[in-house]
Amino acid sequence: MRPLRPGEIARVVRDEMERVQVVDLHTHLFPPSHGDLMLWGIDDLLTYHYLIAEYFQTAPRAMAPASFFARPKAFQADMIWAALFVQRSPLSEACKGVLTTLEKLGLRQELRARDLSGIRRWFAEQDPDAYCEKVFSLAGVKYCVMTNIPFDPTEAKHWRPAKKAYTRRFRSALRVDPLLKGDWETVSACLTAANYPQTLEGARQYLRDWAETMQPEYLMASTPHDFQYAGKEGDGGSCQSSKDGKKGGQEGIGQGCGVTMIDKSPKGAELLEKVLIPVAEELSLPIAMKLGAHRAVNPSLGTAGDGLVAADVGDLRRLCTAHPQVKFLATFLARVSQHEAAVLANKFPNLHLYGCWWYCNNPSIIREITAMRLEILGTAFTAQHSDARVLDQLIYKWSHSRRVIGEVLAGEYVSLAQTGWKLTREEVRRDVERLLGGAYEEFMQK
Ligand code: RAT
Ligand code: ZN
Repeated sequence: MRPLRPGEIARVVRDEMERVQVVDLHTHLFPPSHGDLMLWGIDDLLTYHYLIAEYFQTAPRAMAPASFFARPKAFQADMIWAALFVQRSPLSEACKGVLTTLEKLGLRQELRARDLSGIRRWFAEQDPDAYCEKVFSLAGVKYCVMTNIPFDPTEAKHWRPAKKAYTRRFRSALRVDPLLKGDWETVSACLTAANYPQTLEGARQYLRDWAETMQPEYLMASTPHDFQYAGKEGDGGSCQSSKDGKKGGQEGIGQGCGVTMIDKSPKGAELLEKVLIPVAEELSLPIAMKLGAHRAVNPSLGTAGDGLVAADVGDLRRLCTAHPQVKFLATFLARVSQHEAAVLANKFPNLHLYGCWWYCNNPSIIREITAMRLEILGTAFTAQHSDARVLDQLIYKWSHSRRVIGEVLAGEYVSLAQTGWKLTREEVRRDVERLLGGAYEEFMQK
């Protein structure tokens, strides 16, 4: 328990950042038991939607997205490799990620020779189960939380009738975007197919039953770009009215100053209020909100065509106020939302911020967001999640984030040391563990 000398701080923080086993609280990964849903290997790495978007910035006009997507994955990967790694320097974070991953897997020679065939040969020799374990241990990830979508039949079949077994490296999250989108067509089609009544109670029972099957850590959804939630303001319960003067819909929305809907996304807000929140409360499951995606800004690019919008942080404030008994995990996509979100988390014990999501998952932005969060929240937040879609991405996403977050933390400790505050390695370890999983687990348990 010897106090660290100021000159030792940076090295100790680096060491502790390297050794900590992180909790990756949001990914799109699947275990090997889920067959084709598990993405891994060089062709999946190269066809990551971040790289597809980058490829189309400069692709020849003749390569229309529809004909690109119609070609086999290996062809798409060849195009991206040639354009972004051979004809140009791989400077973007998504490109650098491929390099870090290959380097850490020991493919230095193939990288130096830019030998895509050699890289493919190496991956072809890997056994998915053993490789999965190797990636988790190389990345230092204790466990990851998947994104499990019952509304998607290709996924649902891995859960029912028989639930596929998977290792302790994977945990589940029950994703319900169609509810927040107000996409009753999708919801009711799933209810009908599974013999549930097409009612709000039917939707609640559907969620309860899927929660029973999936045993999720939390319920989750991303909000559509035009999502609005009126909730009830923390003013002692006065009700807002929707623009047309109507209050709520069936099942008593708006009654007793509960909530009223505003007209932009009434169905999404209604389904949140009458389906998601009651089930979350009943099952004591937190709700993870992802705010700020603008889906299909360029629909021809598929997932690569999603953009960003500055979400209204006030929606989350109203949610936290209206439902103090429900726990919310939240992450925002726009850089401009981060400051307001941090102040909000400082006010609401039922809110936990996590990660630097997607367009914020770049070293320069992680640096800025982490410093700001530490300054406002101390260690009561989760500094990062990977959002990995391809197993191997765990390696680079965590390696890059550990470095930046460590540099920021070391800087904060140096300023503590300047006041005469003494810090031990054990305390650094404790803080690092909190930032990369411990604070999340504490929030989940409280
Ligand atoms: O980061 C991503 O891969 C996005 O495409 C989204 O999946 C996002 O993370 C989400 O979960 O909605
Ligand atoms: Zn995601």
